[in-house]
Amino acid sequence: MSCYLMWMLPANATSIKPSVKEIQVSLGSSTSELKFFPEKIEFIAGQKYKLILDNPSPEKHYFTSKDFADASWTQNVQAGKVEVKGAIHEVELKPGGKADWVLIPLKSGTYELHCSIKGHAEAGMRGEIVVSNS
Ligand SMILES: [Cu+2]
Repeated sequence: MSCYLMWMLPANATSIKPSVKEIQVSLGSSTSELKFFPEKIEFIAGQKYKLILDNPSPEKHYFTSKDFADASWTQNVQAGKVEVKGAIHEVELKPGGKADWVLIPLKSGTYELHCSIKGHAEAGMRGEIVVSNS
């Protein structure tokens, strides 16, 4: 019975997206620019992603996008030997730090992204996350 059902699924069924797409975002730069690279991050709802965050700058930064986090399912965040599960609203990255955030955006929309360190968003450390349906 189960084999029969599998045969019935079209090869291009849009609900089946087993592969994990990787997106790399840098928080700041080695020359201390207060920006996200890239500033606009695009996702497709229902697709699983590994959001690879790194901080090449000499100071601490945050990847903060509460509304995007609320509209997504987080599998985990991995940083070094630490794995964090459950609701994630922001990720702190120390100088030279890296973190992998595995998630599935669930709701389409445009979400603001910023660094929550005092003065950084005002100086330009803002971005936009766009989740579309296809
Ligand atoms: Cu910052």
